[in-house]
Amino acid sequence: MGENLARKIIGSHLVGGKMVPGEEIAIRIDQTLTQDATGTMAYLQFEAMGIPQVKTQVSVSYVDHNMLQTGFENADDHRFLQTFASKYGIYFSRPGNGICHQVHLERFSAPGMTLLGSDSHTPTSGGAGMLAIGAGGLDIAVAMGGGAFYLTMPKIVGVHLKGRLQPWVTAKDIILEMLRRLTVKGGVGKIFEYFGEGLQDLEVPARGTITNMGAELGATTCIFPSDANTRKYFRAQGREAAWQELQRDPDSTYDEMIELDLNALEPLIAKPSSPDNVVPLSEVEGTPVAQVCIGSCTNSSYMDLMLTATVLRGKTIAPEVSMTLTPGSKQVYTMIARNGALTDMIAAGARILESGCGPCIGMGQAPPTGAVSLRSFNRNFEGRSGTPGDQVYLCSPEVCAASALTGVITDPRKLGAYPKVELPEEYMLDDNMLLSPSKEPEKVAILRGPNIKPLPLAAAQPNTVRGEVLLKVGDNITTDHIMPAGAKILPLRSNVPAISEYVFTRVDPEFPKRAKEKGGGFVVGGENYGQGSSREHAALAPMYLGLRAVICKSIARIHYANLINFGIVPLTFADKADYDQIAQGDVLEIADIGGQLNRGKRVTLVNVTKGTEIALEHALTPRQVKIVLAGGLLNEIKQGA
Ligand code: MIC
Ligand code: SF4
Repeated sequence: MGENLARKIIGSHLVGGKMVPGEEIAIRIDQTLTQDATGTMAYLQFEAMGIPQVKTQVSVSYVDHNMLQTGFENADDHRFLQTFASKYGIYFSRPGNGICHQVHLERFSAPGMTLLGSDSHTPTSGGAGMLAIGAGGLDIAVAMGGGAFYLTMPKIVGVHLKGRLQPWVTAKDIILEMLRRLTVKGGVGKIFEYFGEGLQDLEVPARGTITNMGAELGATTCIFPSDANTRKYFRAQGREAAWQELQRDPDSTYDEMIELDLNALEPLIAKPSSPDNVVPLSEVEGTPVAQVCIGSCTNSSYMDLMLTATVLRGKTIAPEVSMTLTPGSKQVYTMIARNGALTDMIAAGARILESGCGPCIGMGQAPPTGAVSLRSFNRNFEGRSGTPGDQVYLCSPEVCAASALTGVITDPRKLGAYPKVELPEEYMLDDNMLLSPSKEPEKVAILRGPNIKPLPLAAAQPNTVRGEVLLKVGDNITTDHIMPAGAKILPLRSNVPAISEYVFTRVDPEFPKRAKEKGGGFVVGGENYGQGSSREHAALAPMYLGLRAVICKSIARIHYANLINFGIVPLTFADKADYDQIAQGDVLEIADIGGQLNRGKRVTLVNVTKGTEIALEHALTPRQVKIVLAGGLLNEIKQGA
């Protein structure tokens, strides 16, 4: 029997394990990407491995998150990243060149290849037929050194797109519909592979919007076939040589199937404060809006911005609305500048930001208190915008643009005929902000400013792990709760001692102090703990504060891997009801943790305070058991060396 596309690519890169859903496999990685907020750590880790040059076909270091230079920290990091890339054989995408996922799709994506990125939205390049997966920085460092990437073989879900999208209904609505149906944990352990007649209307950038937000589903990744539309995109990017046709075999099957009737789809919107809080736009139409932001790695393509310009042309945004625009890349920026679309948007009153993550990660543009902010982005977790108790809604650029004009949430279908934007025949090509690595690496000196602190390592697990429950939290805790970002905290990403002062402070400002006073301990959580971003600081900084294990109902994929990489044992309740048997402040003990982890899947926990025993489970492979017992992957690599 034939294979589906995802299995074909996994199969051609398989270096360990069997392609049975739920089993651990290892795959070869062709390309890596990092961004600055996760990159400095990834490169410090790579450096610690002592490998002179990266072994991947292509590795790219982007600067797009920490662009607000309010102090020396970010500028220091940029210089470190630039010199590091030059020395170790990595392309460097300079600040201003654009958001990593947008630029990677434009300039490096390649059908059939594997890409591992230290950012959860790495699946964007799946829009061009790549198997693109987000992971923690340490996994990227290992891949750059030529090591395999270990993951649980996902189930492959076929998403059949039937019919055609109606005017003003977009790729964003497709992914919002997926989130409405499946929720933020519906994609865990799955790859979504899109197929069907609906594909013909979806150009590669629109496909990128859909695969990008696969991260919000918790999916391992998402992928589209490489077809005539993909070829058109590669030709327009001057990269037809990198294109190849890639389809599933006609007789292939999927582990699960989803059908989506595009004819029936209408504009949707995610209400605060979760990307799966999706309702038909009609439910919130007329709500007053104070801020509209178009951009982020989800919707900042040339086509998105041209559509926005067409809607705004000759008009003025509503007096109550502050509108920002962020072109996803320098390519997009220069094209809209040359053809006058930028002028139309400036004239209409939009505030134009530099190409980068910007407001998406709380780097500026925090909305006013209690007011609605409408964004074409992918995440609206509470407080992420920088305003406590924020009211962030997620929707298509079409809805954003229409609402910016009226000042209330508006159905764009009321604007009349849909000004459909075609894919350009030729994108403007100039890679002058993408620096190639040095030809004389031995002569390159790495510049490190005072913001770059050495990487802390954990101690090996003691035989008996004992400590207090430092914090007990509920379901769907995001890595934004564990390790907040934003203009104040993000610049500390290269300085673990400093950034650890902010761990869990959104949930409980006393957490870091308590963790240090108690000499570490446990965190207890509900379902889908650690969803969202790939930031390994959400494991690294708690590790620094002495966290030894997390005990949850379930744990999100990337965070789970990051916990292991930094020596924190991820455990789940055998019976979820036992969540209620532990209170914050209880003293817990796991005796002979090494023996227990090695013997089987069960781990017995003693609640010393209550005098009870609780059955826990772990899903660690023997390889992962070794890593957590050693106190993390770097320790384990050093021991093995
Ligand atoms: C995000 O969108 O939360 C980020 C910032 O891009 C993160 C990475 C990070 O925290 O550095 C992500 O999605 O992985
Ligand atoms: Fe940047 Fe936002 Fe995309 Fe993360 S989700 S990579 S912060 S634009």
